Amino acid sequence: MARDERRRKTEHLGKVRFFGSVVGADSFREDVIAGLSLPEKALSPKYFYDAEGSRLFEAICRLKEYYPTRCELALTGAHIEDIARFAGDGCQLIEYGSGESLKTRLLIRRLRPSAYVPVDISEPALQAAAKRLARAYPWLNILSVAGDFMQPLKLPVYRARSPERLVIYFPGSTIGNLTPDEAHAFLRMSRGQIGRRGAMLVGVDLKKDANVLHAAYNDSKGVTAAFNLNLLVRINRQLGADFDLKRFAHYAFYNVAEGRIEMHLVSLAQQTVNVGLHRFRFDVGESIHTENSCKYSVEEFKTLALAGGFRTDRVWKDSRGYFALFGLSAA
Ligand code: AVJ
Repeated sequence: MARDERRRKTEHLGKVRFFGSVVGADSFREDVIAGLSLPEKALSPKYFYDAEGSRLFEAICRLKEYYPTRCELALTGAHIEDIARFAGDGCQLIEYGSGESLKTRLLIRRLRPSAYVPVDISEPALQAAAKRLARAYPWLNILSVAGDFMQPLKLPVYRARSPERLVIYFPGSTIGNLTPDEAHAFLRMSRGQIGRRGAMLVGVDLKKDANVLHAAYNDSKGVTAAFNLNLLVRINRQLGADFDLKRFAHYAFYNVAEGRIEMHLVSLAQQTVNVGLHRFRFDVGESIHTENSCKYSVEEFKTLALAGGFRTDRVWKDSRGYFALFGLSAA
C-alpha cells in the first residue's frame, strides 16, 4: 500500500486504530502440511476466512436454512435491556471473531462502551467492519486486532480515566469450533484476561432436531459447500497447490455421539495432490476434516463454563430455544 494512501485511510477512520496481524503466511503453510500429514487429514476452520471465505460466510448468515445468526440477532434485540444491565454501562467491549460486527451494533448502541476491541483473523473483514462502525458511531474508540484469539493475545487497553470492567463478547457460536477441551482452555485464558470484575457474553448453538442442523450446513443454494471448498482454492492460490476442485465434495453431518456438526471435504477419486514440494495421497472417500461445530444443552455449557472459571448468571434464548446467549462472570 502506498504511504499516502495509508495516511488518508487513517485520517478517514478517526478513532480507529489497527494492531498488526500475527497470522503469518508461514504458519498457514506449516499448519496445512501438518494437517494433511495426519492419519485422519484435518485443517483448522480458522483458515476458511480469507477475503472470499469471509464473504461466503456472510452469505451463509443470510440463508434461510442457517438459523443461528437470525436467532441470535432476534434474542439480542429482544433482551437488549437485560443484556446491557448485565454487561454494565461504559465497559470496554472485546469481541472475538468479530467478522462484520453485525450483532455488536445493538450492544454498542445500548452500552456505549468506552472502547470496542474487535479481534478477527481476517484482516480485510476487520478493516471493512471497523470502517463501517466508525462511520455509524463517530464517538466510538475502536482498537482493531488482527489475530487468532486461540493464542494468548496481548490486547490493547484503552486508557480510561478510571479502571473499567472488561466484557468479552463471543457471539455466533464460534466457541462451537473448539472441542470441549479447547473451549475449556479458551475460557480459562479469557477468565485470566478479564480479571475478577470482568464478564463474558457467549453465544452458543443449542442441541436440537438433527434435521434442522443438517439443513443449516447443507443449504440448497450450495453456499456452505462453496465456503468449505474455498479452503482448497485458498491453499492452491497461497501455497502453490494443485487441488482439483471437481474431485472433492462438501460433506456435513451431525455426529450425535460427539454432539457436533462435522464438515469434511471428501475425495471423489484416488488421487495425489501437491502442496509446494509435498505430495499427499487420497483414497476414494477419504476426507479432510475441516470443521467441528459443537452443540450444547444449556446444562452442558454451564458445566463447561464453570470448569473454565465462570459462573452462569443469565441465559437468554430465542423463541424456539435454538440458540442461547450466556451471561458469565468470574466464579
Ligand atoms: C462461525 C463457526 C459459528 O459453526 O455454524 C457455518 C461456521 N460453518 N456454516 C458454524 C459455519 C458452516 C459457523 N461458525
